[in-house]
Amino acid sequence: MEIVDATVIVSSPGRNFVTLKITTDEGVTGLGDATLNGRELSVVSYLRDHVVPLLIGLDPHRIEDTWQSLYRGAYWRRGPVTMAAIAAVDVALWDIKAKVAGLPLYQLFGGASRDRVRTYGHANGRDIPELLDSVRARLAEGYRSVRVQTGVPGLETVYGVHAGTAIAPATADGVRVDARALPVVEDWDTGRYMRHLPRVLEAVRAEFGPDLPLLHDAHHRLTPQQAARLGREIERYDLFWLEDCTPAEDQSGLRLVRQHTTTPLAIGEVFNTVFDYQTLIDERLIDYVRSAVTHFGGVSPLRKLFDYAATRQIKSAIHGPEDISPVGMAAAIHLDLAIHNFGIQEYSGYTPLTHEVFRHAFTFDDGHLHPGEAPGIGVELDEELAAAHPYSPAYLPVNRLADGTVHDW
Ligand code: EZ4
Ligand code: CO
Repeated sequence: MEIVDATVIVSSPGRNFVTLKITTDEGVTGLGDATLNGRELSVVSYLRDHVVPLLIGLDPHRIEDTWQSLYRGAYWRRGPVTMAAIAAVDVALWDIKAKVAGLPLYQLFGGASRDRVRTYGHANGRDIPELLDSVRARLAEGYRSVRVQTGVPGLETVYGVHAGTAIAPATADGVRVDARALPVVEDWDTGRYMRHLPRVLEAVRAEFGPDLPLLHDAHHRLTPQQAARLGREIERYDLFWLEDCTPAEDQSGLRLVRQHTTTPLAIGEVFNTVFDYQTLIDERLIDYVRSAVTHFGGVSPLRKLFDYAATRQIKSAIHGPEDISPVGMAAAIHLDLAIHNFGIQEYSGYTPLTHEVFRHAFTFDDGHLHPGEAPGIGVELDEELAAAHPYSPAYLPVNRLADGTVHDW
C-alpha cells in the first residue's frame, strides 16, 4: 500500500480547525488534527510545504518509522508547530491502519480497559451565583465532574469567563481573510485572585456537597511560592486537581509547590514532547499529565508518555478544549479507553455545525465518552460543508497587570 495524496483542510465551523487527510492507492483515507489555536496557518504551511511532499509514496503502515523520520529528519526538533504537524500525520496513519484492520483504533492499543471514559466539563461565571448556575447546567447535561472558573472582583475579564478567542468579523461579502481580529486584552492581579478562589470553592462545596469532583485551572499565572501557598489554602476543598499553577516550562519550580501542598496537580497542555515532563515525572511532582494528541505528536508518543507516567502512578488527563477538533478528540477517546492509567478526559462539546462538519462515531452520554465501534478513529469530514466555512483570523487573548505589564495568559 502507498500514500498517493495528502491534503490540508482548514475550516471554521465556529472556530478554526486544521485537518490533514491522507489517501492511499487503495482508496483508504485517514484524518489527523493539526489545530494550533491562534497560530493555525503556520501548521498548514509546515504540512503543505514541508511534510506532504515527504509522504507521497510511503507505506502508510510504517507509522513509527514515518514518525521518527519526521521528528529526527527535520533536525529542528520539538515545538508546537512541528509537533502538531507530526501529530496529524501520526493520527491519520493510525486511522488508516485501523480501517484496513476493520477495527476501532482502541482495539489496536490492546482493547478496552474500561467500559467508558469519564469526562469533566467547564463551569464559568462572572461571579459566584453565575458560576453556581453554570455548575447546575453542566450537571443537567450529565457531567459528573466540573472545572470551576470565575471572574475576580476588581478585574474586568479573566481566563475562562469571557470568550477565549477573538475571531475576525465577516465583511459584507462574507470573506473574512482581510479582517483584523486583534487579541482581546484581559486583566490580571494575582493577589485578588488568591484571595477570591477559596471563597469560590467554599460556595461551590456549600451548594453541591463534598462528593462532586471539582477542578480548577490557574492557567500558568502563579510563582511557585504563590502556588505552594494557594494549594495549601484550598486543601480543605478537596480539589480533583489544581491545573497549570505555574508557567509550564518551569519544571523545577514544582519542587517547591510539592513540598507545601497535597492538592493534586495537573500540568502539560502546552507540552510537546516527553522531555518537557522529565523532572515532573521522575520526581513525582505532578499527578496528571495533560498533553493533547494534537500538540504532542500524536497517539504514538502519547502512549509512551502514559507508560512512563504510570511508573510514578501518574495518570492521564488529555487536553480536550473546543480548539481540539473532533478528529483530535476521537483519537484521544480511543487512547483513554485502552490505557490502564487513565485519569479523566476534558470535554467541552462542540457547536452543532462542528458536529455536522466532523461526523463522528464517538458518543457523549451521562458524562462519559465512548469512541464507538466504527473502524479507524471513527470520524468523517464533510469537505463541502467545511469549504463553506473558511478560515477566519483569530488570536488568543493576552493578559496585562493594572500597570500594563504583560503577564502569562
Ligand atoms: O486555554 O485550549 O484546560 N484547558 C485550557 C484551554 C486553553 C485553550 C488554549 O487554546 O486551559 O481552555
Ligand atoms: Co488548562
